[in-house]
Amino acid sequence: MKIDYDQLRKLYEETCCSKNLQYSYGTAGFRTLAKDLDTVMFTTGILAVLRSLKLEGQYVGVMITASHNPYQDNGVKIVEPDGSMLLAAWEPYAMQLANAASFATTFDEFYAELVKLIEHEKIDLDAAPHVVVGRDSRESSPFLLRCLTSTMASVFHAQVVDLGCVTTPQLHYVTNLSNRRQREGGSAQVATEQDYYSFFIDAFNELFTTCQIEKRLSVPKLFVDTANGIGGPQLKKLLASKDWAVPSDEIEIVNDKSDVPKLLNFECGADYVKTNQSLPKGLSPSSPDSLYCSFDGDADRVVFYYVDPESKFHLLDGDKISTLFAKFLSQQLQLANLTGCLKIGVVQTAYANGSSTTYIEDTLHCPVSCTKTGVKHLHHEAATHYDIGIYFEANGHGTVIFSEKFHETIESKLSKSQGNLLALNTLRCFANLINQTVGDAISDMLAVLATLSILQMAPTDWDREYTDLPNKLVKCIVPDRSIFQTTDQERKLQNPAGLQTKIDSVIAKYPMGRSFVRASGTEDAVRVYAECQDPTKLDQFCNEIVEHVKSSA
Ligand code: G16
Repeated sequence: MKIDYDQLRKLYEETCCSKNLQYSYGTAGFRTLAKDLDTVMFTTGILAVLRSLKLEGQYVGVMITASHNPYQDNGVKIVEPDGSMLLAAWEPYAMQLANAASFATTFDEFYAELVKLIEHEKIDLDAAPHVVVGRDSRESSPFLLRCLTSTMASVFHAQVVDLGCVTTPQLHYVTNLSNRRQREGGSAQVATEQDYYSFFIDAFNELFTTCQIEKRLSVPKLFVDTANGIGGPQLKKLLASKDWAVPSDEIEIVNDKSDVPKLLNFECGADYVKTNQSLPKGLSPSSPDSLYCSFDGDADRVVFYYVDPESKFHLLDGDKISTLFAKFLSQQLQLANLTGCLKIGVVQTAYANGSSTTYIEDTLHCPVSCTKTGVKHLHHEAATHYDIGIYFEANGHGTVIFSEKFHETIESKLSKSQGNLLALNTLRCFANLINQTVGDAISDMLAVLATLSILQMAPTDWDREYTDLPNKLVKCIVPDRSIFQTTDQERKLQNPAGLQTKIDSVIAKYPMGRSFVRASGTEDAVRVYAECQDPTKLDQFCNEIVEHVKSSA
């Protein structure tokens, strides 16, 4: 097939209005003000088609979202056929194409770049590409979707499946399932959002049935803050399903105004709660035994919290979720007598609280790895190093990945009725309940609720496993964040020259002090993290680092 040059040119000229902007594929794809994204949507649509063509026409996913960012922003990311993030080697292509369109003075300059990429990757344009697209609830998304998909069918003859408004993890799940179905050949039908609800409800019910416990929460009530994002309507659909068996008064959704654009992530949601370490708007302490959780705007992160009888707020963040899962899954491995055979480990980033790392290593005796920020880095480490790879960023992004060896071992023992069948079945059911394609607020929430019920743990028991070091995360606005370059999994700065030495001398003054500085990949800011033993010194510690950052910027 030859590219229809005239049609592509026409669409390019109609669509690519934003010019001379430098685009970068950051921590989670392209992300900036929605008004600047038409050009990048156009080129990302083309790149998704090329990725599908490169992979023999498998479904490639594209999600339009800016997740935790404010309502004025938007973004886009590409998802591989197995539901993981775009292959790192293709991120530079995404940027080359976007910047070629942005800086080209004529269409032919852009076209030459496109042809170069097609030739370089030896892409066969005669295959039939398949793309699944989804978007979160942002007001700008329908327009950006048109920019994204404009060339797909008319220029590249792609089959495009539009899921409409979905959470980011739903898009990942549907992309993965659609390809599995195609491979298995049984049904050519593309997967849907409904498959997602059925699958995770069944997994939740099966885990409770296996463990012979009542389908009730272990807390009197769970309040879910859905950040006025797409998680609200989607969670409501799950809870309304006829197979959902937990009594309806046990879960209450708040901040569910996804139809009011400006409320998205405003004083609510996972990022707000984690950063401010306080209740979001719309929630006040009700009963001391209640558990609360917050999603972010596209429901790929979740953090939990509770308020004690003295009205003190307690955060149960991504570190606490990974340690809860590590404790539970290690116990089950031991009961199943599989500790020597299957390797369990936890993957964290520099943001993990120092106490969580010590607890995992010294109390749970699990290995811990540290990677750069970004789900793609943690996911890769968890998938390649462990049979049960638990990864969570402190901000609530994460999941658990189970290896082929894990599944084969469990199935083989079960088929021979060998060993502790309850533990083996519990492990099997838990692996189903987790969305292994990506961190998923809904699936992680269900897995936490199930774990607490099985272990009969109250939020306070969960929290008591270890005590966080006092910590603080601040955003620092600087003229050019790109000068902040890091090394050692972002724990040290290489540039600006001399700044790390100054940071080290501040850290040395604070017992159990740890701090690092890195440029955000999703916002125009530099993030400063600090933790130390003495809560009364924390602000001073953090401020000193911030001052050095500002004077070096
Ligand atoms: C994205 C990434 C996360 C990352 C977060 C913040 O989350 O998927 O892995 O932790 O951005 O990244 P940064 O500090 O580079 O801004 P989300 O929820 O915004 O998609």
